[in-house]
Amino acid sequence: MLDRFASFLDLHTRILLTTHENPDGDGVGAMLGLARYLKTQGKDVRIVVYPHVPDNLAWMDTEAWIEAYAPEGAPAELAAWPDAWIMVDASEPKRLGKLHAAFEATKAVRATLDHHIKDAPQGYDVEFTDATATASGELVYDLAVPRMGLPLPKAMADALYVSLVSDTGNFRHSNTTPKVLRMAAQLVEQGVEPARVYQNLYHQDRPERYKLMGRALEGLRMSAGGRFGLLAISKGDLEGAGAEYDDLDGFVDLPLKLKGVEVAGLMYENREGLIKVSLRSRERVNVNAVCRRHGGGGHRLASGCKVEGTLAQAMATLEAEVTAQIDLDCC
Ligand SMILES: [Mn+2]
Repeated sequence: MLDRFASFLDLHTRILLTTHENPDGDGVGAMLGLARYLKTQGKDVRIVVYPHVPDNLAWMDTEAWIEAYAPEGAPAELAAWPDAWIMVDASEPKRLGKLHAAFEATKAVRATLDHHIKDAPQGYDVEFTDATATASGELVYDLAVPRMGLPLPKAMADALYVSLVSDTGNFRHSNTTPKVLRMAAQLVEQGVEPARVYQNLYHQDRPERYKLMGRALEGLRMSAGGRFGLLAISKGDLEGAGAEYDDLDGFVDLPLKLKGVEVAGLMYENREGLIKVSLRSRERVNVNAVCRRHGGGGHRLASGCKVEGTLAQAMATLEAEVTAQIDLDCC
């Protein structure tokens, strides 16, 4: 697959990299790593995100390559620029958020580099997917190391390390393979400082985040006989705490620490007035099956989707569906 991807990249000169809306550490890390590789190949590269890179990831963009997308006037310019547009760490064009319109309009070849489970390819031209990879950054690593040699530039090593850390939850999740740990070891040998990366990523909280967390935990809902723990956050909760959407990062993992919980969930009213749902499974329950019913996706143990209606309606629906899935997979 990566030989095919390398040949694809060779054929193009102006390459645009984007990732899903509300970029995460894997998406940003993989794009920065891939951009570095492409620049060594003499390519023109742009990275565009929507709405912006979260504060705790901004340090990775050492050369200010990443542009925040302003949908108000830029779609035509952006659509016209590339001859190849690669969605990184995203399997569905609609996950691009406001970048979707430009993606639809472009005459560029539209490709995806990803590790998410997906149905038959839809909405793009070429697919480079490996659902066995732990992170999109792993694919970039496997592409770049044989072709660039070691050592990788420090900023690139940091970016790929962040990819691995982000998608394994700091090497805690079941996708922490021997290969991931070997890659991490090699990146550390090349100068990545795990403690510094950890501090940069996770010791950047704002007090507003804890105010919001307090509200969320106060409202913790247990169902399915204590096997499903759900946090629900309204716009009023966000405003009352003075918090931003970025402050919600990692909330979904909190109920998963409860003894006996098989599935943890987070839901909140998003910017568009839809209910955004994130689900995490301890080990046995396939939460991807639940999210796909609502047009979402992800992995077996970590998935997301958006549903219409009120927060109360969405809670009732999800509690029923997750309970059924737990009964199906666990007992
Ligand atoms: Mn990923």
